[in-house]
Amino acid sequence: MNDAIGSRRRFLQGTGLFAMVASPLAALAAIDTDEGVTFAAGPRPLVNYPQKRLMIRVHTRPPHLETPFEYFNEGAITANDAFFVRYHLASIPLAVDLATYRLEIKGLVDRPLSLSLSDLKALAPPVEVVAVNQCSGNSRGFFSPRVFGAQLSNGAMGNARWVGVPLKAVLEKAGVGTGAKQVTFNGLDKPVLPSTPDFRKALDIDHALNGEPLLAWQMNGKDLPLLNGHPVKLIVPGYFGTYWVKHLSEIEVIDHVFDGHDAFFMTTGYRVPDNDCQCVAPWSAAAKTRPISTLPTRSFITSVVDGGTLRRRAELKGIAFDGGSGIRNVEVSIDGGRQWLDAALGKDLGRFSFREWRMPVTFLLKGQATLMVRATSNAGETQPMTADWNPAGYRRHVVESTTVTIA
Ligand SMILES: Nc1nc2c(c(=O)[nH]1)N[C@H]1C(S)=C(S)[C@@H](COP(=O)(O)O)O[C@H]1N2
Ligand SMILES: [Mo]
Repeated sequence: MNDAIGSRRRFLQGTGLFAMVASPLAALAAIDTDEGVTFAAGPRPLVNYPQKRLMIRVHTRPPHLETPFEYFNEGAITANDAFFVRYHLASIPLAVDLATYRLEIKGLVDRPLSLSLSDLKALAPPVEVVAVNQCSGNSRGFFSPRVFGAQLSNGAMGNARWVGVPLKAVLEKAGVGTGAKQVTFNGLDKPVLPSTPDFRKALDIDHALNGEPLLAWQMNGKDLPLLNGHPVKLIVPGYFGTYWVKHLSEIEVIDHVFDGHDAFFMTTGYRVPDNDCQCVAPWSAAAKTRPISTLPTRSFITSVVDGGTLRRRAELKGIAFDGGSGIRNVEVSIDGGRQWLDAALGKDLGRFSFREWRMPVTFLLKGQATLMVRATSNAGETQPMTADWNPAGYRRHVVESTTVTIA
């Protein structure tokens, strides 16, 4: 309950006017998680779901849960019970019977397969990768001008150690036919109405065979939590979470670019402007779009949240990540971006993982200070100081500012 109490305090500090009005609003504030996007989108209560600790409720049907930002300060790995949850279709599996569960591999293959979970586990030696799953719309609530869609704060991401077999091994066992162009993925969740497209995703055949995507059954040493895709989830290191199909049940090799009614989440949703910045001028639409792909470089302070308080001597701590080259350096500013100093990087858990950073700081003055953090990837990509825009509110990656009080 500490979170709720802390939030209430921040809420009251942030809105002096409201602090004076009577208790009903204060009672509402007590369950408001105050993640910075609450006023425009309404309150976002903390809720309990199976196998999860208190999470921020974004939607209920289907469950859409965001990780309270404080949890990211626990380390570079996001705990299973703190990992965000996103679904698109209202009919989600509430349990999966492993006696009847099968993963079908079909389409343009020499030998269609129907694998039980134990067949899959025995198909090839298991491999492990630590990788960030980030929703395309993470941080959408901070877009300005605002855009439609879930008004997410920064908690629609997480980093875990995944164990599974390479997709490549499974496809090679089935034997990919000549002329293969894409591979599609479908899970056990279903639309309620026939007019609603199914949630299906596609990867180009070269990507599917490059050895990086995994069919994982384990997350941080345990079976996948139901809400995160039990029993098998597609892991696409470096790519946005939209490709990480949960409750994976069908893999189909096709000889064309995936299209049709059930390709909605490739052909209409999850697309970005087809240009270098993947952005357009605010309010405008892109002439041409393409499917969203890899994660841009991002970084966050985790040891203090916006509106928090620090002592004059403090250690700042946080995380940085990119789409798979790894983090080269992290710079921190405590004076609103005038001066920058290099932070010390934590243990390297692999190029797809969160990388922890730390930096001891001393503030000369009490009062307000603006903290910023800026990461550069090994590919030379540095976070920009001003945010770009796209109509769907995807890929936010601007340098974030955290305003704190030095006491
Ligand atoms: N079966 C299925 N898989 C899915 C989705 C879905 O709606 N159904 N949503 C995708 C999206 S957009 C995201 S961001 C991630 C979220 O993964 P998580 O819920 O395990 O955090 O799941 C992806 N996989
Ligand atoms: Mo997503």
